[in-house]
Amino acid sequence: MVWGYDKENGPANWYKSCPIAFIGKRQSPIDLIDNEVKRDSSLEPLVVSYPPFSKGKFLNNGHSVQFVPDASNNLSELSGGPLAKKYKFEQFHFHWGDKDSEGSEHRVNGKMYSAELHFVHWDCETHASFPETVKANKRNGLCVLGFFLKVGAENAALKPITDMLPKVKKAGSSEPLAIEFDMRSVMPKDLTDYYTYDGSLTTPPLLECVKWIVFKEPLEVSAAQMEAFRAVENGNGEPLVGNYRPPCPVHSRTVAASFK
Ligand code: BO1
Ligand code: ZN
Repeated sequence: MVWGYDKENGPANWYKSCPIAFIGKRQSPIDLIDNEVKRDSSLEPLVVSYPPFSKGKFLNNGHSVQFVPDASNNLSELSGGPLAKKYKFEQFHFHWGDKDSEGSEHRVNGKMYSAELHFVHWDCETHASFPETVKANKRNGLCVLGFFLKVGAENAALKPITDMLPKVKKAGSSEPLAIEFDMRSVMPKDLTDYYTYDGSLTTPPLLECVKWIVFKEPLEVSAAQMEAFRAVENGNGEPLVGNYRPPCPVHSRTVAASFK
């Protein structure tokens, strides 16, 4: 059976084709608990170089909606913070719920946000491409930036993306980027406050090769923007909602916070 988020093929059953779901000691997401994180004031702000994208495609893969820039157009890079290497941007995608009280993958002190945005990057000093990085399956091969979304004011920076959601309603559909999109404008102004820890992909194959950096401050989206996500369909033509994995055990990992 192909993995998904329904009862029969959802996170609780992923271990059947992906035993690391159960036996892994560095699985993601996790609950970020303030009393248990280690404050590390030596953690520097993240350094991003994200020129706006003019070319790329937005697609519905049945599990999420994802933006992938054209290779010729992709100069976006990430370094600094807990990273020892330079990372190249690959794609971003979202996880969300069927109601505002759920949808994020990471939690903060047990609290779920309405959605979570993931910027996926790979170590371009060590590897030649995203697939090769995944194949090598080394710790810190990938770096994913996580942003919580909560319902509030309309998010103008995300509007080019949320406006495209109706065009990728059907699983398998894709749409070229219509207007320029600036990832940097989506992020918080200062990149100082984040949690970081060693974890995994949150979907099969659940590989434990991800340096996670999750920003503390949530982004806001309007109720209408949130509803646009919930109108997207999965491969069975049903609403694609609840495409998040619940938190996993931390085991002996250290979760660091860059802030006090
Ligand atoms: S996430 O940011 O941890 N939610 C995440 C999860 C999976 C991927 C990227 C980020 N990528 C997956 C693709 C699969 C592919 C796999 C290995 O990488 O979604 O289609 O099989 O290449
Ligand atoms: Zn994700």
